[in-house]
Amino acid sequence: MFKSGFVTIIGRPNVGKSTLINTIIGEKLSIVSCRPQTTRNNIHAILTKDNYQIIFVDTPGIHKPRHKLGEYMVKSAQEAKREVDLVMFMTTPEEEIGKGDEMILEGLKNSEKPVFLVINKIDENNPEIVAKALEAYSKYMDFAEIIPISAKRKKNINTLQELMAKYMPEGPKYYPDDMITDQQERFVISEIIREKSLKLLSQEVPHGIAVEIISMKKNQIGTYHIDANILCEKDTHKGIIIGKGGRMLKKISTYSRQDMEKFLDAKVNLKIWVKVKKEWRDSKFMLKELGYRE
Ligand SMILES: Nc1nc2c(ncn2[C@@H]2O[C@H](COP(=O)(O)OP(=O)(O)OP(=O)(O)O)[C@@H](O)[C@H]2O)c(=O)[nH]1
Ligand SMILES: [Mg+2]
Repeated sequence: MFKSGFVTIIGRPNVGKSTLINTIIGEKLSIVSCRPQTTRNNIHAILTKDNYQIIFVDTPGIHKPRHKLGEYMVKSAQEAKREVDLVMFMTTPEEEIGKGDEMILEGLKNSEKPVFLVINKIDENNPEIVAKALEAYSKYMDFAEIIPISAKRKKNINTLQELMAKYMPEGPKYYPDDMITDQQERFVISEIIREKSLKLLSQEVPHGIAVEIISMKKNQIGTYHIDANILCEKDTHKGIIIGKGGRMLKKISTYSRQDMEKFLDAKVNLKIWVKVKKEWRDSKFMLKELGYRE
């Protein structure tokens, strides 16, 4: 019997949802950074084994939105819950349940779908705190399964995978064996630039960044020519992104190109410009333009 289904990961920002997806798939599909609110869209990743296929939906961290982009992000995450066969609620070891988690759990309490409790980052927390967290959270509601893991250090990932497979219904192979995402190439390319920006830039700049792919063409010998804009919210931010003598932009560009070449398996010629679009995160029009649409 072949099993298949959809699984989503829901949780606060920065708990490691995207890291887990990448660990399971074995490739960097969903961008990861040490900053909260990294993921902005629901990202699909496909895992195919001999006897099952799971389609994962990585979601933006649930938080109190402060602009329209935030509202879009939280809505995306909330919607994912409804369309799946299994929900993984991810958190980190805390002795007490915080306000953010309480709000998310409230929305999961009466879920018709099974909900797993996944406690991540056990590698950087002592076992006592992990045990306390397991106790506190499992008291809060009835979870179908409870699994402490480390997405980064790959601890308990196989166990988690086997448990997920157990809960999948009988179903077809939705996607071919070698397909790991249904994300458009352009989207992945723009996310690579956003990830490098998040990594390299400091302070408040990265949160106000969006990436727009202006053109993407492949020439006869297979080289990609990619033109992109980095949008930011202030002139001062533009200066920081470009850096002294253009050094920061060069760095972002070089690291992005390296990842793109790996992803596209081809040579890439990349040009990036920086543009200021004031308050784009609150502009319905701009959000739509940038693909943050319902
Ligand atoms: N020590 C440790 N760090 C981890 C682990 N998993 C993820 N991280 C780190 O936690 C940070 C956030 O990881 P992400 O995967 O981007 O978190 P996320 O939940 O997707 O965050 P948002 O997209 O902002 O909601 C990164 O710096 C990761 O390297 C883990 O198992 N152990
Ligand atoms: Mg994420």
